[in-house]
Amino acid sequence: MAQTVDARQKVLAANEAAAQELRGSFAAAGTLVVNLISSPGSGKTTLLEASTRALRARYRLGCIEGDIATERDADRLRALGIPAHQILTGGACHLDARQVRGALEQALFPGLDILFIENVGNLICPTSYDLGEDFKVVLLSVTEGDDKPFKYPAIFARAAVSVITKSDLLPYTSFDLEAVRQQVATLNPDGAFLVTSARSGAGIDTWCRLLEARLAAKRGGRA
Ligand SMILES: Nc1nc2c(ncn2[C@@H]2O[C@H](COP(=O)(O)OP(=O)(O)O)[C@@H](O)[C@H]2O)c(=O)[nH]1
Ligand SMILES: [Mg+2]
Repeated sequence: MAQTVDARQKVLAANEAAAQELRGSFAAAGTLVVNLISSPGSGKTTLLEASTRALRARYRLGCIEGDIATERDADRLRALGIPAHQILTGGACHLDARQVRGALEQALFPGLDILFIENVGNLICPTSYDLGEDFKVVLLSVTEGDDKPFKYPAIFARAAVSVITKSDLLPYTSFDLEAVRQQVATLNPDGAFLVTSARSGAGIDTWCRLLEARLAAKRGGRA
């Protein structure tokens, strides 16, 4: 058991070193980096599609996609005219910083304003791996149940932004939005809490304004 803990600490320490290198190069480039985490099917790629449509005329966007198999998500973003690179983890349940560094070496992402990283779908493993991002975003769709923040507290505590997705489906579920808001506020009093629907467009403006404000803040108000 002690050996297992030791090995995990070594892996995380190596990851942290690579993440800090990435953070330095993203800072030098003035690129805002957003690490999106959720269960499979919560709507990460769909939110990125909506964000791309809203922001692509004014900002240089790019995307790194993490999945166990297939290029489907990268293809969805490429279809909207932005560069996207798919990392296939071949079974691993999260992305790590060295994979992101490898993707940046291969992919052509010149002078991006915003780099989105869509992590492998689950609420557990990606939580511990720093990818050099500015902040993590956790998504929770209204069809997943309103008990999830307290069941997966680490990611809701760590993500700077919690995004409720598929709000257009609220009338058809028993999802208690206020209960979720309370759980997230308890776990993460300083975090932002957004309610969105990529289907109806609700909350997408607020999400895009948040990204723009964080980019401007990163660039010291010069963006
Ligand atoms: N009704 C509704 N469906 C959505 C919304 N966003 C995504 N979906 C659907 O949810 C499914 C999974 O979405 P996807 O973006 O691929 O999820 P991901 O696995 O987290 O990337 C797809 O069938 C989407 O069309 C939404 O705002 N409303
Ligand atoms: Mg996806």
